[in-house]
Parts: sequence; structure tokens; C-alpha cells
Amino acid sequence: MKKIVTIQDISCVGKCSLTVALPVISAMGIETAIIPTAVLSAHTAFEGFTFCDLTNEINKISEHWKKENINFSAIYTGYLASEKQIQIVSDFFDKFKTEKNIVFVDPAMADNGVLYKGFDKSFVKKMANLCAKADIIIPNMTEASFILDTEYIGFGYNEDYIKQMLVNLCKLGCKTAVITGVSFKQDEIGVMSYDSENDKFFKYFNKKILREFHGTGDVFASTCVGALMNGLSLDKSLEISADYTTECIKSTLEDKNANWYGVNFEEKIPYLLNRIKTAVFIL
Ligand code: PXL
Repeated sequence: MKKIVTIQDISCVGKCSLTVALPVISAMGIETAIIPTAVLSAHTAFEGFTFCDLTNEINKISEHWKKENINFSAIYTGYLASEKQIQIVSDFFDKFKTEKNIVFVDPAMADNGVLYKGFDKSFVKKMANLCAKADIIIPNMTEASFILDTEYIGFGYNEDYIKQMLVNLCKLGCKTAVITGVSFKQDEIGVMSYDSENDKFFKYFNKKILREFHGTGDVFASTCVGALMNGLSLDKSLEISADYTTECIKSTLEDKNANWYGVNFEEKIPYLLNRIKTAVFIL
């Protein structure tokens, strides 16, 4: 069984970060070690959330793992709470990166043109440096714009614009860049990627659902890591991630009792596993 480590916060209520990554990746048959970077009562879209910083635990945990000769097929990072944490995670990459494993960075820090609470330009710069060390990065349109220090355009750009963004993201140093939440037509939304080693672009779109939900970026990124660890190509992994995320949103919209703060990803895990099984079978 493959083993990965994911480094992000625990938002105790909110269906994001570790409470998404752990169940989704585990369900896909991948052992999922974690480093919780902070414990929040709920994610930062809630008013009055509590916050317990665990920055000082990260090196203690990783030093123990080094002594135990523990290693990982992938290192997947998500929401990080401070610049100091980004530096420590960067050091973690230096300790645990091998020739074979992949470093997958989701620079979870912004959406809809704005940074999440508590982040500023200096934080963005540090996150861009972390992205430079990754094999694969997966920002949304807002995060990609902040990383490249270009104006965020919500709608009305064309494919060449996204291709240029992807190339510029790879110029930072990562091998492959993915941008989520790409939309060229009012009724479509999807993902585009650029593999700089093979000079290859990829795109995949679904029908757009006109409601936005929190935590969908984490559902998408976690699914992608799980699919890659099942041996699927990045293109196939992105296709399944986009479809599963769409299914989760649809399921949430159909549920009169759904919570506002996340999507019903749990209900659609059987769908996800079916997709993975079928894709792995035809490999
Ligand atoms: O889904 C990204 C995320 C993760 N963790 C925390 C967040 C957010 C988004 O707002 O607040 C704590």
C-alpha cells in the first residue's frame, strides 16, 4: 500500500483541509499520514473561530519520522497558517523529497479575487517560493493570479491567457502547474494544466453549477493526489477530480439539509471509488 503525508490544518467543523484529505485519500486505498499545522474550531469563513498553532510540533514530528526511516510516495500540502509554517514545510521537503516521490502543493490562500483572512502579499511571496519547489502545484484562478502578481480576472480571458499563466507558473520552478476554476464560457468550468517537462497542455470542463461552496478546492486536490497514487496519469486524475467535485456539489444542492460550509463529499465516495476502479482496470 502506498503511503502519503498531507500537511494542513484541522478545521474541526467545516469539511475542508484534513477532514477532507484524510477520508478521501484513505478511501482511495492510500495510507494517509498527517501533520496537522493548526487546530481551528471551524474554518476561517466562520465568525469567531478559535485557533491553536502547532508550528512547533512540525519539526518534532518530522525528526521522529526520520529516526524511524519513514518515507512517503507523495507529500501533499494545503492551507498553511503563517510564513513561518511555510518555511518549516519547505525544510520538510528538503528532508523527505526523494527522486521517486512527488511534492504536490495546493497554495490554499485565496478565492474569488481575495486572500483568506490573515494573509498578505508577503505570505503570497513565501507561498510562491514553496510552489517553486513542487512537482505539481494546483492553485485556483485567484491563487494563480496572486502567485504571478497579475491582476485577477474573474471572467472574459481566453485559452492563451491561461496557457501563459501556466507557463509562467512553471517558470517559478515547479514541473507541472494546474489551474482550477477556469471558465471560458458562462456555462462551463474546469481545469487546465501544463506539464513543462513534456511541453504538454491539458484541459477538461464540466457544466457550471451556479452556486459556490467552500472546501471544493480541497476535495479536488485530495482526489487528484489519491488518483495519482493509484497510478493514473495526471490528465485522468484531473478529469476524475473535476467530475467528483461536480458530483459533490450536485449532491449538496439536492440535499435540503446540507450545511452551508462544505460539500457532501461523503455521499459520493462510492462514485469516486467506482471511477478509480474503472480507470485503474483499463490502465
Ligand atoms: O479550504 C481551504 C481552507 C483550509 N483551511 C482553513 C480555511 C480554508 C479556507 O478558507 O479557512 C482553515
